[in-house]
Amino acid sequence: MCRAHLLEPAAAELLATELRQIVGDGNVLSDPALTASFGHDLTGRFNGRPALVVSPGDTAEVAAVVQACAAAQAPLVPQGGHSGMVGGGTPRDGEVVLSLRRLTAIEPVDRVAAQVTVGAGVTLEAFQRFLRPLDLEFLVDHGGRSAATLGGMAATNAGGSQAMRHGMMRDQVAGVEAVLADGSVLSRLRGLAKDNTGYDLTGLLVGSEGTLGVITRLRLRVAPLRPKRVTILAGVESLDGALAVLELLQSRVPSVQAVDFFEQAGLRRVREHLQLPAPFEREYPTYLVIECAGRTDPADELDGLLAVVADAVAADDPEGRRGLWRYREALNETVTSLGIPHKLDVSVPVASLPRFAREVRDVIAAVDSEAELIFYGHLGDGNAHVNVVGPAPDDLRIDEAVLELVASLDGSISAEHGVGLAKTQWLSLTRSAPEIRAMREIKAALDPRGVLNPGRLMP
Ligand code: 2HG
Ligand code: ZN
Repeated sequence: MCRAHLLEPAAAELLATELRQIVGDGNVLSDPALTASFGHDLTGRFNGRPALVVSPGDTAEVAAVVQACAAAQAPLVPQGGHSGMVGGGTPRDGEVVLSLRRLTAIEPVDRVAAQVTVGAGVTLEAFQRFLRPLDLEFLVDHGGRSAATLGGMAATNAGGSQAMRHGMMRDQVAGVEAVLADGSVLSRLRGLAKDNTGYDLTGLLVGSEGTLGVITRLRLRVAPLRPKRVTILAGVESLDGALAVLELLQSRVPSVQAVDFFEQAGLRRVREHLQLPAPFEREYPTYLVIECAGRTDPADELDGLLAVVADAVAADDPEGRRGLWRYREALNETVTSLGIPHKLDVSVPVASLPRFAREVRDVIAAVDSEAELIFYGHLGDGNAHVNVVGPAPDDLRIDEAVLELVASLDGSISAEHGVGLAKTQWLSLTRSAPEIRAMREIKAALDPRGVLNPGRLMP
């Protein structure tokens, strides 16, 4: 069987002509000066020169584009806000980028079902802005909200800080519409709360990283806005101490929805990068950002918390809360400002996080004693973001050692960013041979020619 392969310039020109007939002249880019930004990712690690960038305006156009690319055996890379961290949406040289950013429709809210149908290209921030005046909210949130699209977040099953309470994207997607590799459209947007008729195709497409279909529209759950919010930045003496705080919050504070952590080394870098003041008079080894949200003021539930943390500041106004989150959410951009990082988004059982934090230092130092570790993440999910700066980007010894440690602690080599191009070679560390075989068979059944996001997710 013929499989997708990189396009020669002449074939790319022919395909471009065909695609222009589908989406209009201005929506197919081939000039490298215009396509470049679609090829460089935020981390600086993944760079490709796409043959073409095509931006359809609706599902029918996406279907026609997929069909044309399949006929030309052109590898197609679906791309949303291009804010991913594992190269899943970044083209390699000669691949075709299918940008979903023009799919920005938001349909009227179905109030009785508490669901909304949105286009894949709506950004998380635009969706949040749409919902707020309606007294509603979406329960997945993360620092990349201004760029990340809802379609991309579904394709990668994004998590974020509130996942400990509300789950990841898969929990908030009631249905999807997607174009399959043969150009057919699979549509499950009815939003039936109960529909027990076989395989969960929505759940399969969510988190499939563009390898099984191109998500064009989504049916999302929404919840009543909880307008009363308190954010607390706390200093604690260790990650073990942080777990004691988490245990208290989990057992006594129903309104808690996020417990993130970072360390003094990361705080120092963020403060240097953004010229921010120190949050406390003294330094702490570990910091927590705790967020509670409710219809009524969650402050009463937090009585007793201050007794178990060494130091804390709280804010309940939007600007004050944003200011406290800034110390945590700016870590990502701060790390990137230091060089091309090794970014390892991993999870371990929550109770094993302190042990992982200790051992990961040794593992990294054994490979490169000069490497700088910036360690942070989502405590409530056992999700650590191991960021390492110093070692050359193509020196993967640190990545390998960290991921092997994760596997030895019964963790996952990807918690919330996905596998993309970055981690395919290590998938078997935390997915069994029968699991990988089943995934391969699903991929072969749905995309026999390997047109959709080839080389991502599976080795
Ligand atoms: C976060 O939690 C994002 O800030 C990015 O998932 C994580 O910078 C990272 O590695
Ligand atoms: Zn994260």
